Order: sequence, then C-alpha cells, then structure tokens
Amino acid sequence: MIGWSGLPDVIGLGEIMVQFNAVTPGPLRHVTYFEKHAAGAEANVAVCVRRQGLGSGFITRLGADEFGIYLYNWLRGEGVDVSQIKFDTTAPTGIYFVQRGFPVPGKSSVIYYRRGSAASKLSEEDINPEYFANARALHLTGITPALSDSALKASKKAVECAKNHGCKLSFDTNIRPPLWRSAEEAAKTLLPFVEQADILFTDLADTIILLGEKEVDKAIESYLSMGVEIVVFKLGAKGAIAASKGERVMARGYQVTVVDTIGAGDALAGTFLACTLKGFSLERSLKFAVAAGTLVVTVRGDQENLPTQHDLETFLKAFEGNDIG
Ligand code: KDG
Repeated sequence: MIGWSGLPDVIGLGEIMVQFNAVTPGPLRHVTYFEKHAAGAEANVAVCVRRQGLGSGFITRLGADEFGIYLYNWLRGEGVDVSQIKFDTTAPTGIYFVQRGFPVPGKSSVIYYRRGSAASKLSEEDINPEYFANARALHLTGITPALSDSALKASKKAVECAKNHGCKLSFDTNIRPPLWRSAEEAAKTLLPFVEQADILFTDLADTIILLGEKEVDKAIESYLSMGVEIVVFKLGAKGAIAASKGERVMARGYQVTVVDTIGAGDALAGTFLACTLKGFSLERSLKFAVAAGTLVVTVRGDQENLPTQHDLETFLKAFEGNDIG
C-alpha cells in the first residue's frame, strides 16, 4: 500500500463532489444533520484501487473554493496522484445530498447540486496523452460523458489515449437518469463506450436502457459478442456475475445491516479491477469485489469503508458460509 512509484496503474476521469449524507433516515426536509464526505464514482474507484495497493491518478477540475481544497487534500491524503487536477476559478465544486431509507427502506438516493460545476467544464484540454504512457487501465463511467458536451469530448479523448497506449478501458455504465434528457440519449451516447470496454460493469436497470434486454444471461452474451473481454453484472444485494468468453462465475451477497447503498458499485468495480490487474482469477476477483461492496453499504459515505486486501481476507474468513443463499 505504501511506497508506490507515483505512476498510476489506474486513471480515473470524472467528478468528485462533496457528499452531504443525511445522519438520520427519511425525507430530507426533516433531516437536520448532514455528514460531509468526499465521493463521486470514478474518484471512489481511484481511492479503492489505492487501498488495494496499486497506484491511481485522477483527472478532474475542482472549483477554487473551500470544497475544492477539501477534495484535493482528501485525494492526496489517500495517495491518489493529483498532478492532473486543475482548479477552475470560473465555476464551483459540485455537491450533492444523500437521502437514506426513504421511500424505500434500505435504499439511498442522491440529489445533485452540480449543474455548471467546475468538473462539468472538463474538456479535451484536460487530457494529457503522456499521462497514459505507463498506466494499465482507464476507469470511466456513464456519469462523466453526461456532465456536458465538453466532458463527453474529454471522455472520448481519454479512451483514445488509453487505447493508443495499450491501457484497458474499464467502463461502468452508471446511468444516472437526472443527468440525461432521455433514456435514448443515454443509450446513444454510452453504447460506443460499452463497445470499446475491455472490462464492463453494469446492471439490469442500465441494460434495459442500453440494450432493451431484461434477461441477465442474454445481456451478458450480447455484451461479450460486442467484444467486451469481461462483463461484471451487478445484482444488488444478491451479489454479482462475472463472465468472459470461456468462463462464468457468481459471487453471492452477504447479509449485513444496510446503512447507505451509495458507492457499493464503485467498491465492487475498483476491487474487481485491482484484483484483475494483480492477476487474480475471475472467481477470486469477484468474491473480493462483492465483499468490498458489502463493506461499503454498512456506513455512510462511499470511500471510508473501502477495504485493503487484508481487510477482505479477514471479512471472508468471518463471513464464510454466511452469504445469502
Ligand atoms: O456511484 C456512486 C456515485 O453515484 C455517487 O458517489 C455520486 O458520483 C456520483 C454521481 O455522479 O452520481
């Protein structure tokens, strides 16, 4: 974990925001106290990869404000390379709120205040091709291309740079409906990223939007036939499936007390990606990934409970035989 060379194995591109997480469950109008956290899909993965002992770097724009400084220091403190982060004096750092346990007990939802944020100004200028020279994977999600036209262009350029340098594209479909004008727009914009993905993370809700497919097995086959090398299909509390052309494995979810579901998918993706880069088998990588997602739902905040390899081994020892049948 300590003492890496400074060169990122995994590069994340996206928006990190201040998350204000409701201390008590219920509708936000009745919540008095909020807890401050650093969060955002691709940044969660960058921190996750570091906790797993590999190097990571993050590309974004932050507002030149108190929240921007907080997020910059947070990432730096986690050992994420911040050399590609710019402070934008023309726009604020994005924030969002998490409402927990209402209207669906055990589920959280997000309310954004991010339109016009500094990260939405991300553009091709922010992507330095040299930065990809020694990296092994670019992690991107369906959130960044939705932020603005210029962020979409930056996403495309990052994929091109990654491909030029032989980096794998790790893509999580992460369709966030409030960020899109329509489901059709999301599908049309994101399918080209899916087609270029080496490792794809997705779930049923996103797959219905992308492929119009409601059956998990058929969806996995479709993604593999598009050229995706590994598909990781998230099944929520039930666990996840990982599939490549010749292999398919499932890891079941674990029964725990759920505090906040936001960020679990990123813990799963970051852990799976790191384990795959370490050369672990599909089965071992997925088992660790589901365990990491499970740990994250037991606390507020997306990043605090991201585990190390040792934490995962301890978790699995304690939970052996305690998965949801
Ligand atoms: O995956 C968790 C993220 O969705 C959350 O942290 C907020 O990045 C976020 C987003 O854009 O929805």
